Amino acid sequence: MSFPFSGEELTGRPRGASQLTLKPTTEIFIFLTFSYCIRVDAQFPNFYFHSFAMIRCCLLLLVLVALNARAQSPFQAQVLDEKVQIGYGLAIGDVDGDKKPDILMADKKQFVWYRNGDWKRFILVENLTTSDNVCIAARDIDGDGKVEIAVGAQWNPGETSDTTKSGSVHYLVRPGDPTTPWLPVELHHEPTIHRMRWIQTGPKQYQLIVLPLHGRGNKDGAGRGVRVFAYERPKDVRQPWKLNLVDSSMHLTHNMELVQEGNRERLYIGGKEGVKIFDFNGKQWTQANPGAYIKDASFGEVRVGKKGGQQLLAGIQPMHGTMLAVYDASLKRQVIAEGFGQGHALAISTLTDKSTMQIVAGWREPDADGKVGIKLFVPAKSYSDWTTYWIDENGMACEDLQVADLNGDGKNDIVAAGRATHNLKIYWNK
Ligand SMILES: [Ca+2]
Ligand SMILES: [Ca+2]
Ligand SMILES: [Ca+2]
Repeated sequence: MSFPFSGEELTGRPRGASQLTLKPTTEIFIFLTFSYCIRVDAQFPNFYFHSFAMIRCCLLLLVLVALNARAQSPFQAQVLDEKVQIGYGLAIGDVDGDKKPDILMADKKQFVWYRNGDWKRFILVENLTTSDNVCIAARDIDGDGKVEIAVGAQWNPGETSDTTKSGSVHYLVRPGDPTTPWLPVELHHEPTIHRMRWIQTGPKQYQLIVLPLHGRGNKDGAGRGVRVFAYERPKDVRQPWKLNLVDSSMHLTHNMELVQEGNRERLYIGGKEGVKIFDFNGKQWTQANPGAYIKDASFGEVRVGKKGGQQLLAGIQPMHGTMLAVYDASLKRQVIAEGFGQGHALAISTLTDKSTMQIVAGWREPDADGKVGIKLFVPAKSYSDWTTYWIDENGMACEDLQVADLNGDGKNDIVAAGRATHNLKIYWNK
């Protein structure tokens, strides 16, 4: 394994910089080395012996410094914003068309983007509804190299019936200068809109998947199923958008994943019933499996990775849960971490080892040790054993995270937004 860490879990500094302190064993070793050096010096004041002992000690220290350098995390945190109110949702995409991916964020009252390079913050739209914003989708769906943006707001999960008080979906019309405010166009919405993504449904074809958290009139995650719609953008975005019903059988549908297959993507939805998979056949959405694809646990977050013929599905279980579970292609479940305080962010990607897929997970409430943060889970080649590393130890009450190569160096970086910590950080993969 080419992972540049030592074998044990590493210690990060409280503000989340991924620089690491010396391990206690290393500190004790250095102390003993110096003690030995002083003792030798006292017993053998002979100059040549003294010099010989000093050279040996210096060499020993060099080895220790080298070993400690090996233990440096390859991730270096950069704080982009320390005034984030909640940081509900993140998206990555090129907003201004300079071919560099920018960061988009749904914050409490504003939808904003941070320009790659100077990381200057621009407001897309603000005070869209009376309640909080909650989600944002950004993807270039017409091939001009610039993202199309949709947003969800009026976040009011306690109101599952009244559409005037709960949920909103808007498409944002791009202005001539993308650093100036964008024009919102209101679209149909269900109550409790919570997540949205542009999904590829064919060559150059995309739909906007909009995922509410609850079905209409639901209480305690029970009642009518969640109505998941896929929106087709018309030429004139102010004209009615065609709505395709994807599914109405699930509850507590907290998140979704898009999985590339040829020139289209499959939709994985995670919720109370587990994970279900949906496909668009050119005319309508159909469910791939009878029942659920995974039904042994309920999901809060779901992510799928594919590499070298292998597929890995990861989930935070249950919603706002404490567990990170991984499923292989045969759906064998393996819990690789427990004890998160409201696990809320997840990614599968190749970050530190090109030969495997690694998992990044973040949680937003203090865990058993009183810490929030982000951890990296690195598998052995067989994916049977996992080693855990801190990306951010107690400096990120993680609400959402995304993985993308933000500086084009071929290494994937991590972006995360924190609720209680009010921050937005890039963790550069060095
Ligand atoms: Ca850009
Ligand atoms: Ca575009
Ligand atoms: Ca990079």
